[in-house]
Amino acid sequence: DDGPATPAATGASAPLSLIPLPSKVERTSGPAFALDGTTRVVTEVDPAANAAARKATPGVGEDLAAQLRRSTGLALPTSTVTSSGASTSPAPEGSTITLRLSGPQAATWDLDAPLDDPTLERYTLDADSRGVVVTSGTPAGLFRGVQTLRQLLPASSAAPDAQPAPSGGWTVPAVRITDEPRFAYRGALLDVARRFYPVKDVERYIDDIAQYKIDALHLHLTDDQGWRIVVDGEPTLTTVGASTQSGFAPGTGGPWYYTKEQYAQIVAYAARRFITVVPEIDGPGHTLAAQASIGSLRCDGTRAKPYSGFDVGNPMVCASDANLANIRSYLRAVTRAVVAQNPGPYLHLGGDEVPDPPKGWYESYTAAANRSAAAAGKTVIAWHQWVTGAPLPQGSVMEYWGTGSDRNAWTPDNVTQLKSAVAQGAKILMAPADRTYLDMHESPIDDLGLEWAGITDVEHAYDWEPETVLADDGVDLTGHVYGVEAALWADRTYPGSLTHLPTSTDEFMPVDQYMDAKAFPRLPAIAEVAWTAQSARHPGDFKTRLVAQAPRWKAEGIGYTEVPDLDWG
Ligand code: TNX
Repeated sequence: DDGPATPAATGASAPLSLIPLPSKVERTSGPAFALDGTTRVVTEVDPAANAAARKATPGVGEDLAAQLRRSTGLALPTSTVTSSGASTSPAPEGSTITLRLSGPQAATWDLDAPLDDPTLERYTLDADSRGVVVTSGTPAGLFRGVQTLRQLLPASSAAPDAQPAPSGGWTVPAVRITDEPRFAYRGALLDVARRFYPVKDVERYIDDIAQYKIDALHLHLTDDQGWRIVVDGEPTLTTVGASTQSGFAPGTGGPWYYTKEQYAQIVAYAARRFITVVPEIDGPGHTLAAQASIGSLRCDGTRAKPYSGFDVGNPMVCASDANLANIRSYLRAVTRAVVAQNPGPYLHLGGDEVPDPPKGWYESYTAAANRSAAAAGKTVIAWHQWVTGAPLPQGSVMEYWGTGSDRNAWTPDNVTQLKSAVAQGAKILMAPADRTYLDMHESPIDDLGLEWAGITDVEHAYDWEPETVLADDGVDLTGHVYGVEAALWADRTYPGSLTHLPTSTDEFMPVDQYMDAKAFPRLPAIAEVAWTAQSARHPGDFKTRLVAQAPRWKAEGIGYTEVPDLDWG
């Protein structure tokens, strides 16, 4: 019955505050849907779906139900049926949340395929008084639609523990949404090298990014200050290389790395949320942890001293002609180990900040690393400086982390390199530091993190267009942008009010607090840049929707920052 409009409290009059903003939202005139003791969660699987899609779909409903049971206390039984979608059976008693996998895309779906088709995440969501139906051609699309559904429910439904029912009930407004992302690759980098994030904290971050429909978790696994992944045949990479963090010298705890079992747990946790893990092995610079572990990475064959400082721009590995065989064998071992632990299609090879490389060394290293990645069948992603080395493998993705010249003095070089990447046919992953680096200060009074790319307030993080943001520097990226990535670096995880370098590990902020304070509120801004069409994005409207997410963050226990440029009410 679509009778006369009688909006409930959450009906057609109340604004929806969805992030990222969907492609199309139509408020319909009927009454809202209310979750109650009769509501069931049903996943419907197209009989033509392949094994991967059939296996992944029920979990989308089970996880939604499990989360809502914890907060609402409702029974929310789940079931899975195989159905072509043209069901004519009479509606059962009570209401239903239906997650319907339907259409030809389900026959070929693969979680580990490259992220380059945004239509795979297209979904529709229909809510009326009888229930909610989310439809997609892929389980990933269903999962994205479910994130929208969660945001349509009252904020307290996101809590991990029992909440009183809101006065109007657990309602979803009557609405019809059709949605799909602008970019298929929407990334978030976590710097687990400078600071180690235990598995539970990585999982927390995965939950944070999943809500905003991010689908790539870029793990910065290696740097000067630490090595975090197990490599068969090179045990010192973890016995020595994992003995440090920024500000944590050997003997202050650790070792800090993911065992194979723990790493597999992260990959599985991400996969259940349709997030691809992108492992980064940085080189030839940012490698002091490896150089402290393996003497043959240095020209004189001796190991470097383990590094727990705060600087970038330390010496690269020795890629002289005489030492290339050692570099190649290191890269082979590392690639083999990383590929074995990462089912995703990408290998991020790093390549940033190598000061004054001796002639030919950068080319030799990049050629060897490219060859290892290609032999493993992986798509190369690297920081944009990678183009100054060997020719790029076909299909490479270069990640731009420069700024525009309004923000940084090195921009001319960055822009030249970016143009060269485009000329070589690379796709560009946009992570301009002044827009997407979550470690940048968010206001003049923020003193946590860094400020080298300037102050990144919400408006600056949000109000840019990936294809034209560098237009003033003469770069038009129309048609070349692969995706957008937010980066949570961990160079400085102690409060700036500390007037000395930390002398004790207690002076650092716990990683979960650092993560919350720096990623919120700006992470959702980057997520929307990556998902929502440019023509639909308006900073004023975004800020209103962003502030409206705060009750949800509170319910979830996220310690966000009340930045001064938003009106928190
Ligand atoms: C630059 S981004 C770096 C990182 C730092 C970051 C801090 C990049 C490729 N290099 O090593 O963590 O700045 O903002």
